Amino acid sequence: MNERAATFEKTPGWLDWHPRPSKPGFVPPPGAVDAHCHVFGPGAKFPFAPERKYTPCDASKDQLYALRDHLGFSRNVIVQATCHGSDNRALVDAIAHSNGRARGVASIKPEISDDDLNALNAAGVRGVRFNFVKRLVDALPREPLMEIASRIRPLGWHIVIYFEAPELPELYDFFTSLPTPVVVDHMGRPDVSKPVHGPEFELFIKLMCENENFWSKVTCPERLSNEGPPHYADVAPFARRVVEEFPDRVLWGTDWPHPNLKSHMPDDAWLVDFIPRIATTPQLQQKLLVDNPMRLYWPEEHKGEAQ
Ligand code: 0GY
Repeated sequence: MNERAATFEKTPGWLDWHPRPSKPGFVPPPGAVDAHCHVFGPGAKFPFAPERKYTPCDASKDQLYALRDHLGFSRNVIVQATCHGSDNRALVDAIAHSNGRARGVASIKPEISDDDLNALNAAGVRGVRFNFVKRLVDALPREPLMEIASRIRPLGWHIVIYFEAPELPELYDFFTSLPTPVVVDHMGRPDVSKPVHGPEFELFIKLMCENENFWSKVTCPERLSNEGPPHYADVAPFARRVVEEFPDRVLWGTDWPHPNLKSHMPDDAWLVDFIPRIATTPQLQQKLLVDNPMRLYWPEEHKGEAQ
């Protein structure tokens, strides 16, 4: 790259990732996958996108893989963050240096060429992300998203959707018209001060119930909780319900390096120790952390579920 090294100033108040997370008490099963995490830059090598809504701290692939090993995980699914726009170079570079232990979810534009799409596939990308969170991206028209959906479908990719619970009624029909597997980030960001069997979360449960192509990440207690760390007790009933009702369609991830947190930065061990509170048996933990993400991201290695 012959661009001049860019320097980036973090968004004021930006919380950096925890420098020395402790060792979790929970030991993940062999082969566990952190299925939602990001890399940020480093900005000097992989500049942040001009259209971004925030400028993060750097969070490199080496730092991500050190965390993976420290927490007892084997693999990562790296999700393109909005601060990199549709420039997937940092993501592709991270996958390329993972020894086959990372796959990716990219952001693309409908005008991407077949060659570039095939190159992302060869690099280990297995999905695209559609982001509907208004503070993160400008509103996305539906037609180009549908066009992307039909371009990626022949590759066997899926679509990751990110939205907040109040937006679901309006987006519901569009989501159910998507022609691929669909993975919902962070359970559709429920308001956990509302009842777990109340109308807002029931709509999300209905989406999952009536559409077998839908999966959910039971992620981000640190983002959703009002009670806060280290137990995030108010989020647990929501995540536990999703794990128990849809044990074969749930994924878990750290969300490292935790973009846009305002209240606190978690010790990542707290997030790992949240797992046995939402997946309460070894069988559920095996599905959540190994079988499900392997089926979606490494199907060629997936040997079928241990029952
Ligand atoms: C997340 C959440 C957030 C940010 C992004 O792409 C992003 O910028 O994903 C957020 O601010 O809620 O999934 O990590």
